[in-house]
Amino acid sequence: MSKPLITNLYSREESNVIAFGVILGKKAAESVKAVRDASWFIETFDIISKRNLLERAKVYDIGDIKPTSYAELDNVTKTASSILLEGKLPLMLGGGHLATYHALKAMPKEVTLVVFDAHCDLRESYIDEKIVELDYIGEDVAVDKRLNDATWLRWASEEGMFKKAAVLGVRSGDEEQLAYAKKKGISLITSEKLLSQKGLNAAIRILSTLTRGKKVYVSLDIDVFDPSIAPAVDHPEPSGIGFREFTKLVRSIKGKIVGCDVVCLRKISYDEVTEFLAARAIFEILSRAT
Ligand SMILES: [Mn+2]
Repeated sequence: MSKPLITNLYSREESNVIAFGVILGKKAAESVKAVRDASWFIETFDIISKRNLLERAKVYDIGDIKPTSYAELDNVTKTASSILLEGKLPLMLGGGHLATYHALKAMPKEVTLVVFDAHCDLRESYIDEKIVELDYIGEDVAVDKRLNDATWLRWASEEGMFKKAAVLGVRSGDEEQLAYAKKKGISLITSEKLLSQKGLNAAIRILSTLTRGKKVYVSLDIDVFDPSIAPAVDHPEPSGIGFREFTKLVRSIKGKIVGCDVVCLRKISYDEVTEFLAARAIFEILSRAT
């Protein structure tokens, strides 16, 4: 690890947030590094709300987990569990969204899941060439058709890994996934809705109610943002939300955030807009979580 996430001023003992990367996918190492590097160049003071977003967040970065087999993804669960045991907040940097499934395994079963994502990720099984690249572990490891980036939320649901869930900013899915979400009571709130003031206000109310008094896990897939402001993602989808909608939604989360992640950034060499956005989004989540 070259630079840790955010100027690391705290020891593990002093910290209340422990960050770690999960190197899952062909470009994951450079993508996670890009977010860490960008985090050094962003003002932590928010001039709009006139407060330091990292006022209470004491971050310690333990570096990366580099699984070389599917079995080793268990290290994600173990790492998140040990951070929780220390009474601290795990903050995971991905890598593919499959890592979230493994982090979620460490969370209390009654957790409420808040996912920002352009995609439903509720398929029962699915694989395409991109997922093969994104969930790439090694030459000799075939990518799992059942449990991967496109299906992780389905299996987290099937395995009872959360009590309630909302996916915000969604704009890609099919009838089968919509029916599944309805059956399971998973709220899908489209980006179309969030882009109108009325729809955003309604979503803020839904999110506040859903999370009040609850333990909350927040997962941010960077592709929730419009590709014009976040081009370096695995699967760009048109008509995404802006940063303004995101901050309003994060700030409306009630309850206690017990875990969080920022995933699915895929570094492109000529662009650094996306990693700056991702780092700033992490500051927003931490300001709400600590
Ligand atoms: Mn996605």
